[in-house]
Amino acid sequence: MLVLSSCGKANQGTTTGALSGNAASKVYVAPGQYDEFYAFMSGGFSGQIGVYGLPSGRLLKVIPIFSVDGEKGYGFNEETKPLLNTSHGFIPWDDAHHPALSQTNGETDGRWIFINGNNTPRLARIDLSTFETAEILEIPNSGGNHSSPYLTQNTEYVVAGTRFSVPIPQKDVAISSYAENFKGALSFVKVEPTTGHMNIEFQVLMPGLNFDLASSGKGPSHGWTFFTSYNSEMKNSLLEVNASQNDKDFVAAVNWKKAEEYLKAGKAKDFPANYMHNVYNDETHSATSTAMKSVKVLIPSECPGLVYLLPTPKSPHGVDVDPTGEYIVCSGKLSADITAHSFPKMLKAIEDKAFDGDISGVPIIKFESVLGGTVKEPGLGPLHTEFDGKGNAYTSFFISSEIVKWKVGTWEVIDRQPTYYSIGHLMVPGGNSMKPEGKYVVALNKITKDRYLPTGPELTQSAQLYSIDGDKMELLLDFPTIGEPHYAQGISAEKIKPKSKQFFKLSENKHPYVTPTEKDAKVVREGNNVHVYMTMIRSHFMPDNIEGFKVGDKVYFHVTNLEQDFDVPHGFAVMGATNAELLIMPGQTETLVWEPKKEGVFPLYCTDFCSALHQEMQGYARVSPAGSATALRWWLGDEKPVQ
Ligand code: RUQ
Ligand code: CUA
Repeated sequence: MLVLSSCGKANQGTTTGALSGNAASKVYVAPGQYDEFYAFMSGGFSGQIGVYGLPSGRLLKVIPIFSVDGEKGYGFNEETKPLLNTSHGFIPWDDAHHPALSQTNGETDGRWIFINGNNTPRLARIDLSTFETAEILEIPNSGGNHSSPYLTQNTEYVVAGTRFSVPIPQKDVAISSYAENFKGALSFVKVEPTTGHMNIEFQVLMPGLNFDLASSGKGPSHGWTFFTSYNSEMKNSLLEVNASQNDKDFVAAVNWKKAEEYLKAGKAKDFPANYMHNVYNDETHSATSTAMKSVKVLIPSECPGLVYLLPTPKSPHGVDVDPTGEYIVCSGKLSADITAHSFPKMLKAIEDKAFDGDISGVPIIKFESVLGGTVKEPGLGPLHTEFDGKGNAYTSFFISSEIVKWKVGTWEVIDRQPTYYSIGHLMVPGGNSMKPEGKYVVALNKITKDRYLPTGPELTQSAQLYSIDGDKMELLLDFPTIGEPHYAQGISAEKIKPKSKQFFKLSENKHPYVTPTEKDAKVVREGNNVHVYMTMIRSHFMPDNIEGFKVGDKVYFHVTNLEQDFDVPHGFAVMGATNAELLIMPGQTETLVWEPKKEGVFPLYCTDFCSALHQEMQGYARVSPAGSATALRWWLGDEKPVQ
């Protein structure tokens, strides 16, 4: 008590608060014990997801998605490079905001997690048996894939709404022609139920708003997806002023079941579009890229009943449907109140045609006809809301830097707790599903300041864990995260742990360059390309000595890890390679390309400490001058060199 309360000046008050409830014991996970929850935190501008255990806050893995990762060779080895292909070329970076766990019957099922790439619009799917990126789909006709993925209750669709409206199709026009030329596409990406493969089923071509966030209906509202938008002023400069003029902006409510009817009826138009679809295959251990050429587009003015606009005060950010599916909670950043729309009232208003005009043929529903309730003056700068499954909602407030707990239906504020500092998103495990596991809420904060030891100008990102078991929230833990965490997802460990893959079966390895046994190891020259079929097992490579490479060659090391046991990856690195190591899981094959620039004899070695003789897991590659007569030879041990 004495030691802890004496640390830090600025946070003294809060530290005492955390201590008072014996917080430490509530987050203590004893050595060798497991956490109760997995938490998947977006890595923001790192393009990754950080996987943490809760309640301990321990970092378990960083999953590279829209990034390269030298630790794992992701984006550096030949097998994963295609995942990062786009119509703009190879893009090994993006800004990843909102992870979304797959759901079945409105409940998280632990199969996949999806996340958006914001900058060069993309959607990724991560397989939760391997915790690796399995698929990346580029989204055409989009300019900033922010309102995404926000999937439907059986993962029928992941959605991708554009943040920036852009000319569709893209063309060279004056920016001042915004009002006439710029449009906002809302994409519905179908997910194949067994493989998870994604495919753009249709896009809805909306007027030039900025679509910010989304939430799909559940239970009674299943079949609808709600997108917040700002900039109903449709301005294109100094938005901080110009897009804050109107008292209300809009939530776009899209009836995707209706859209399916229009698709069937042939109402969609084929728009030319260039985008990449990249899929990783666990049998070939390789990704492939396919160039896609068109999308189906629905035009709201030609499809009555497809989409409605719900007036929403004022510059709304997050939109979150409560677990009953009845309320659509909107956080107007500049509004004094939290506005909840009522789904049943919305249906009634549509039936009664309680409209207030339209924008480009999209009817605007009268505000009073759709309003379900307001939380009066709960705080400043509301951003996002999560639910606990006990009828309570938790809203993050950026400006007043707090989480406010309130009751859905009575709209009364029950509790508030400060966050350190300026919370963005917040997350309750399952808190966006029909079955929240409402034990904790995690605050994902934007500003760190004095919460950790300083590390130069750049500080770690800051998350905080609160218990929401009781009536009052209780701060339990601060823990650092990577990148800038936006949204996060949490799930009971038991929904993932039993399905976690331990190794890949060698007998099922269909990599075109697999070397299934040491006897199959070989080196093959095809002109300037040299293919090395290499194996690795504790604690040697086969072959470990190779001669006959020449300056100007392109050498492909196709390395197969022959181990068939849990937790025995091997690494592979060669001196002077301009990419990264390979980190190869048991039963897997990966390829490192090496273009030796100078003659000499260069070491290669295993980078992952794999056995007592890990350090001996090494070899040499001899490089001769271009055009020299050095023969291609390779061997292991005292064996006669193979030729
Ligand atoms: S958005 S706060 Cu992508 Cu709220 Cu991050
Ligand atoms: Cu293999 Cu170290």
